Amino acid sequence: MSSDYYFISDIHLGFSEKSIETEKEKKLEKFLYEIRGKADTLFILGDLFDHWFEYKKVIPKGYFKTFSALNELVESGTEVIYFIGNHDFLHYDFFREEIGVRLIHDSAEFTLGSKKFFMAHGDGLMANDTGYKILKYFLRNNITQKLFTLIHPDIGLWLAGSTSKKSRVYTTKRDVRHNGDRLITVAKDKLDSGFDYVIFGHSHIRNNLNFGEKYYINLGSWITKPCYGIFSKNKFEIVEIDK
Ligand SMILES: [Mn+2]
Repeated sequence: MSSDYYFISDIHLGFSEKSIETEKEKKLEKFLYEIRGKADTLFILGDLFDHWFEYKKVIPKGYFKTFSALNELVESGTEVIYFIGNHDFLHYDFFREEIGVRLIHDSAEFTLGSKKFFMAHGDGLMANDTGYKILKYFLRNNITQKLFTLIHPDIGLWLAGSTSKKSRVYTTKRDVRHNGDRLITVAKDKLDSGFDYVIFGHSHIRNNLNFGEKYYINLGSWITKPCYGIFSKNKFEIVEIDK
C-alpha cells in the first residue's frame, strides 16, 4: 500500500434534488474506487451526509453505493477515518460495525510523513459561538439522542432534514456577516502551537493558505465544487474532481 493520504469533506449527500444527488454520488463512488490501492488512509472531514439519523436497528435509505464503495475501500486495506460533522452527527454503530470505518466525534492529531496534522470538522471551535456550542451539547447529549430514537424513523428523518436546512441557512448568514472563513483564526492558533497542517471542513470556503512552512487547508464543499486533498511525499495538494 502506498503512503499517500486522501481527504474529502462536506459532500452533503442528500442535499439537492434527486438528479443532482445521483450525479454527486456517482462522482464520490468513482473517487472511492480510484483511490483503491493508492490510499493509505482516507480522511472524511465531516458532513458526508446532509443529515444522518441512525437508529439502533435502522439506517437512512438511499446511499447504498456509497456504503458499498467505502466498504470495498476498507476491504482493500485503506483505513477510513470519518470525523462526524454538525449535519451528520447521529451515528450509532453502522459505519464501524458494517463498513469498518473509524468514527471520530471531535478533533484528532496525526503524524503523516514527517508532518504534524490537526484535524476536525470545525463546528463549535470558533470564538463567539456560545449559542451553537450549547445547541451542539444538547444535540449530542445521550438523553436527547435516546429521546429522538422514540420518534418513528420516517418522521425522525424528516425532522433531521428540515433542521439541517435551517442550520445551513444560519451558518451561511453568519459567515456572510463575518465576511469569510472564521476558522482561519482557529487554524493559526493551532499552527502556532506546533502543528504543520490544520485541516477543517464546515465553513464551505475552500482554502489552501500557507504561513511560512505551515498550512491551513479547507476543502470547501461538494455542493458547489467537488474536490479532494492528497498528501503525498510531504506535500499537500487540492485536486478538482470535475476536471
Ligand atoms: Mn457542511
